[in-house]
Amino acid sequence: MTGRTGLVVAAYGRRGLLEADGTRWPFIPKGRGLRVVCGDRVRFEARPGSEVALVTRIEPRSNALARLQEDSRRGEVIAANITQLVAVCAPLPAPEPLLLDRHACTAELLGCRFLLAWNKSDLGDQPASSVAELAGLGYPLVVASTREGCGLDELARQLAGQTSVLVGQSGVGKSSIINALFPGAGATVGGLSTGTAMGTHTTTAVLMYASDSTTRLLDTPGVRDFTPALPGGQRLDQGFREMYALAAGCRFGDCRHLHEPGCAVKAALAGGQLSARRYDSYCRLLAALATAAQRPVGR
Ligand SMILES: Nc1nc2c(ncn2[C@@H]2O[C@H](COP(=O)(O)OP(=O)(O)OP(=O)(O)O)[C@@H](O)[C@H]2O)c(=O)[nH]1
Ligand SMILES: [Mg+2]
Ligand SMILES: [Zn+2]
Repeated sequence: MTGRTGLVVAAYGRRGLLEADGTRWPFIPKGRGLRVVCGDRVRFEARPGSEVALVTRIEPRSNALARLQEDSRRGEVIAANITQLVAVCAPLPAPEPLLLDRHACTAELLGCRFLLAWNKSDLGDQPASSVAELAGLGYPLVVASTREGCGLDELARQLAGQTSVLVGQSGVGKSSIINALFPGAGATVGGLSTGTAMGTHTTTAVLMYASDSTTRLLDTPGVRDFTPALPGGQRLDQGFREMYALAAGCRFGDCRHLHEPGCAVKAALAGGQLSARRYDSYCRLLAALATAAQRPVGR
């Protein structure tokens, strides 16, 4: 077999950067069908007379974080081979509960750890109710402030040995966390817009930062919403851990917990043991995925 193996540390459209034996190479993929993302392990060839390597193959991925595109039922892969999804949130901009649930669900279905990072604790150290609710379901929560430098040791402990992807709304401080944990990383940080206190979409590409060969952190552009493209053959309720625990009691093994008789999830909802907010998130995601499944495959 010719060529060498490298790790993709940045992807911008069809170009990117890979790392092999401590050296970074700009690359282009060989052929239009090869869609390389950050976190991919790839085979590549150096080209005589060119500084740009040619990626010839993507090694099999252990998983792929993917979102649905608006006009297609095909998923767009954002990152590959990840072990932890970190939902960064803050008092400002205020959390979007639906987005948090979708990220938690995605982590469950990818078989990843899910970590909540409540940043900007200098502006308010009590996590919003949706964040506290997720923590109550057993997801670890770290309260931090990159501005005041607190909570960063605990965050570093939770990230050690993992390939983590930082996700969340624009302006919550994902890139600030990278800079706080990896001095010299030089991730670009942007302000909040003065009118709306929303983020200004500063990060535009997925980039990987590493503290050693086992701890890696991927920065991603902030999102307003996110509909995961889910691996085939999985039930959505597996992504909502408290519902999945209840689902064992449903009369039908393939119960979707909508209108089926003998549904233990609906019974728990009626009895107040299941959060109406979480159930609503599940229903909305189920509907969004059903709508997407009707779309053409697209490009
Ligand atoms: N008060 C306070 N502000 C912070 C803290 N961490 C980050 N910020 C500010 O939040 C703003 C946004 O930070 P970024 O790190 O660019 O946010 P981001 O999540 O990477 O945003 P996008 O790249 O747009 O998705 C900047 O003005 C930061 O200075 C914090 O702990 N406290
Ligand atoms: Mg950023
Ligand atoms: Zn059910």
